[in-house]
Amino acid sequence: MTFRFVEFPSASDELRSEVLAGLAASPKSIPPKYFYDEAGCRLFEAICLQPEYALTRIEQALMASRLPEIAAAIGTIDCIVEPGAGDCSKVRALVDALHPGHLLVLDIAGSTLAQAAASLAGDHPGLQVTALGMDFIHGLEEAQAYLPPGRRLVYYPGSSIGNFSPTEAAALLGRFREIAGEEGQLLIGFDQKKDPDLLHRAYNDAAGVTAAFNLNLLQRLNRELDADFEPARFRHYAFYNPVEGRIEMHLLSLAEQSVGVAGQCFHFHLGETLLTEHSYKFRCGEFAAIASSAGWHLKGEWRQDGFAVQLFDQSIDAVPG
Ligand code: AVI
Repeated sequence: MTFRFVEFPSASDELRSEVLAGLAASPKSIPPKYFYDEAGCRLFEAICLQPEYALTRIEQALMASRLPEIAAAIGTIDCIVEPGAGDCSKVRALVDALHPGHLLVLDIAGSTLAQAAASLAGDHPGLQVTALGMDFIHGLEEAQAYLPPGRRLVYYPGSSIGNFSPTEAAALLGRFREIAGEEGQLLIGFDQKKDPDLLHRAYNDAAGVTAAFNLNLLQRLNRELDADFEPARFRHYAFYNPVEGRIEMHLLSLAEQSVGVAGQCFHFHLGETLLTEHSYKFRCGEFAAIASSAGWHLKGEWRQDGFAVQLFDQSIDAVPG
């Protein structure tokens, strides 16, 4: 087996500076990528098993039933690149269907990624696996040095693109084009707009796992930034905003309170919220237009039960005449 793991430094400096900046802003916010410490990764896996959060199961079912068609549409490739690969569970089936020579996986949660990528490499002799422990949102350019030549497919499943605003998503998809290269393709999964009640339940599961995932962020800051949040004085608060087409996830302060974080003091008013995540939902045409503004050309689309997977390449439409 060929496996290498490279951990990029700077993650803890970025956590400190981004959290302090987010808490000083009005309204207060913290980027959702900071959910994923070890406990957060475990809680996210548990969310995906909740009956109300069907997104992951539907995507898995779609990929399982339509994989032969999807693989035929993609054709021969040399490398799969998966930003935000997490436990690498989604890319396995694609590796088995497409038989690339290389797999490059990236994730801010370096230790979860390293273990999962090593195990995937162990199961696929002959596949060269490179795992980069990095914040790909800021450090994608650094991944260029690890890209093998040839036809590359960027795979971005799980509706992770929904955690970016449409403007940010277009910018990220543009950077995926640079990673994919001229002959590159993009296979991306996203949650579609649907009945707000279904969405509301998906982010407010009865077992309280999503609430625990949201509140774990405060425990992480207590551990890693010497903060003194009392999680019991905050409430998980998630709702669908139909005007913006997104779930908004907040931590709502249940009291007037001051909290110390990395030596600085922040005041929360009673009822004030700390925004922790946006999760945008898209109509298919809406998403294709965002990708097209980043230079991608829609090549295929598969839908199931409110979830969609789109395949893009960079071919330029023939100029008429
Ligand atoms: C990772 N991301 C696509 C999930 C979502 O649905 O936005 C994260 C999540 N947050 C709460 N539940 C799941």
